[in-house]
Amino acid sequence: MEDKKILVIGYGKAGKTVAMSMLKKSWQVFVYDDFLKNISEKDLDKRINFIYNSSDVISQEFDLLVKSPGIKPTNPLILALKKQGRKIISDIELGYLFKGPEKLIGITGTNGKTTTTSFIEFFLNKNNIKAKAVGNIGLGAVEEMIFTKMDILAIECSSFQLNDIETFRPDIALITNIDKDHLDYHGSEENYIRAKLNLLKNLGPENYAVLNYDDPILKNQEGPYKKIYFSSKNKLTHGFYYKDGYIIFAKNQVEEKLIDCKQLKLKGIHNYENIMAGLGVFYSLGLNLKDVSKTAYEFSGVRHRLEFVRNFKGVDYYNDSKGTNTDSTRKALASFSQPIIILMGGYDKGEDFSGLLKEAKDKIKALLAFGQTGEKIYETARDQGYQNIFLAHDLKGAFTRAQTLACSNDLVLLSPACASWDQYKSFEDRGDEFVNLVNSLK
Ligand code: UMA
Repeated sequence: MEDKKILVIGYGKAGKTVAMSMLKKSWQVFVYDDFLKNISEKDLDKRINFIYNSSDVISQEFDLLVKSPGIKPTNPLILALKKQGRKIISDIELGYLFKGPEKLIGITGTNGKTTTTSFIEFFLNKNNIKAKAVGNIGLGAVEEMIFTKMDILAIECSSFQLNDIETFRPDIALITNIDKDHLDYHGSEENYIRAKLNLLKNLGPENYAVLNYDDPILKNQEGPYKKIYFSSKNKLTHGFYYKDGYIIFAKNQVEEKLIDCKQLKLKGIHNYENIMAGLGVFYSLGLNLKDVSKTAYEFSGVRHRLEFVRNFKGVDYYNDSKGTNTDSTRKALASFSQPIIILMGGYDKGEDFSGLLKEAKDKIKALLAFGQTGEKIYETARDQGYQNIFLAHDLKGAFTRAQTLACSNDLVLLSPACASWDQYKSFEDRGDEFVNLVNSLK
């Protein structure tokens, strides 16, 4: 393989894993990144050929070209390569081309995919099945896909990654829901939906698709695969559904109450949907669902996802920094009944906030808008007749203002409805700052 050449475009988390894995496979590895000059010398592995000029990429031949998920399809280099007729794949497609014997569970959806992926990993490990969560959840997928010692990989797949797959076929595909997101990246809602549905496109009769019955797009998907549905709104005759505080499994006219939701640490209907989505996967794996509740009751969720930080002077503080679109913020708001002081704003993906703000008006006691979308959110709220709205430059400013408004029994919630990239490297950095601000209250 020494003469085989791979080009890795983008040298972040995903790109580094691709580069290291292909070095292990004795390929010649070339890396291009628009910001290579900013990457510190110690991170530049000597075995890699770094290319600093995009014109040097265009003039060379490669056997495979892999794009990091965050690089937009409209990036000038990507457009130039496509114009030359080159095939560009995503990291999960590459991992699939070289994958080992492990089973793959592919998980996507606009919301809930991280919680569901974590729940699947947690449950399988608790039940002595070697499993690991990788992918969009924060751990480049490729190394594990090629060299893993796991029995199962739960791969959280973003629309960015699914946009550039060709043969990637998980044994079980799970889609939690499809709502509008990442319009700036995909260019249109249709393109975004198509990317998400790519997860199903290669499934065969031996594969399962676990789908949300309440989502009109997902309910109507047809293919050669076996389907298992979950629903929080409809009683199903075959599948998992939520009713009156319980998760119920129905099959062959027999119904079984599997989980008493009051005993779950995760709160909110959207979280019960995430649990049901996980159950759909365990069913597809042929696992016995009898004792499933025991493990589900132990699962306490994911950092930055409706994470309870602290109660200070009677005020609850929650960090939902991973709420990066209006739908996840809508779900966060629906999880609480206390008066909410919400901190919203961040990178502008072109989303429209009017629907969310209209629905949430009764729940929101005060709104603190910040970041690149701050003004847009502020003006949308003002047009909707909100009284308590404030504009801050950044999270710290919004948080300081929130302190002057919060009274006992209120809830201060960071659920930005926006990505973090205007002021932070990641939603984790943003969430960490919020947690530090909360913990420094004296
Ligand atoms: N870069 C360029 N040109 C550009 C943009 C970026 O050269 O136009 C370079 C940057 O200089 C940087 C690298 O590309 O060196 C970054 O690549 P990336 O943006 O793909 O980020 P990674 O660090 O590789 O992280 C990616 C995912 N990031 C995105 O999809 C934006 C991470 O998902 C994922 O956890 C990681 O791979 C491991 O698989 C994060 C995310 O925000 C959590 N995902 C979006 C979401 O959940 O909404 C989809």
